[in-house]
Amino acid sequence: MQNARHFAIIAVLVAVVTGLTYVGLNSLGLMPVEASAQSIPIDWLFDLEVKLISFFFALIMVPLTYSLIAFRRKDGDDGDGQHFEGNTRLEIVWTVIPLILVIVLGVIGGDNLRQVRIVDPQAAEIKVVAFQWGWRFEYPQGFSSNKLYLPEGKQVVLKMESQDVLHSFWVPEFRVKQDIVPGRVEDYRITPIRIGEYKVRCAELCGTSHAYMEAPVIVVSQADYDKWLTDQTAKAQLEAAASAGKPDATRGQKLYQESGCKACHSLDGAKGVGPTWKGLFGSTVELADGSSVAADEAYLTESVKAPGAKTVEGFPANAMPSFSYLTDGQVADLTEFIKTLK
Ligand code: HEC
Ligand SMILES: [Cu+2]
Repeated sequence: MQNARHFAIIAVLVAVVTGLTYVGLNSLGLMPVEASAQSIPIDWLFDLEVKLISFFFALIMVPLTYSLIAFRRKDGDDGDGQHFEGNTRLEIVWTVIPLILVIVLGVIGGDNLRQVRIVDPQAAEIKVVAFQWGWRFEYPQGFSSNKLYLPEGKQVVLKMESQDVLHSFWVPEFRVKQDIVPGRVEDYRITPIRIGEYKVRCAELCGTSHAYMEAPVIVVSQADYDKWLTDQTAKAQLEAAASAGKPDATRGQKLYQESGCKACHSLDGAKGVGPTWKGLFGSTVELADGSSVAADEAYLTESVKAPGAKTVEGFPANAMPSFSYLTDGQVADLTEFIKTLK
């Protein structure tokens, strides 16, 4: 009956320590708010796992600590402990229970993934371009933005691409995280359920300014979203109409920010990964091979489309990715912008 008493005390202590551990872990407040429909099943599963973790923590620590105290060697007792030659019943129990638990958790996890991946055929598509070091969001209405606006309560599917290396799209409040592999289009489905401002950050170490690879994610009501779409579309059309055919420095400035030039080229004379653009146009550029070249339109265009052709003295060759996907019009806009940087 002595054993029964030990077991009873341990059982009670395990229950108490499980509860305390669970409450303690929860009070750390590690989880940000739930801002997507997908975060609800994910958090439910996470909570279940925290409960199990708390229980197993107690199940190991309580008997261990209890034994250290209750079964301590008495003074003067230097005899051997009792010898055991295995215990088949116990071994079956501690094999079968975890086996069942792992299978059940696997099934629950699979179902959870199914819930997170539920496809709404009505979901609107937005193209996401990740680059060193920033994000560009291209809306089907024909404009691009460096903020991701999303409507509350509607599923959207982000078609994500990388312009250079591996990146990862992560909005902690949405829970779901997706790597972006160059050369592939990754689907990311999310249904925002909470109006507010969040942040997407790159979760894949991608170079010098990885830590700054962030962009605002703004969830608004459907009405505000529609209004924003209309405004942006009108603005883009106005811009296009106003400067059809002729290069435009404002568009160039936008490209500077949205295409990633900003990460390497400063506008204020500071040396970055690449040379500053301040005073570049019309200057004479010293090249790594000892020659020099006049920074005219042809040189700037070549520098963007084929950065490997000439290397500026004092800068690493091939550090600048090729931007051959930019249209001639866009390169002209960029050049026009550089011209304004006296
Ligand atoms: C990853 C860093 C990086 C990014 C991003 C980048 N560049 Fe560069 N760029 C460089 C480096 C380094 C050089 C100098 C070495 C060379 O000439 O290849 C350079 C050189 C240039 C030059 C010649 C400058 C001079 O002083 O002669 C131009 C023009 C230029 N880049 C335009 C752009 C444009 C436009 C973009 C965005 C569409 C861009 N770069 C994005 C790194 C970058
Ligand atoms: Cu990145």
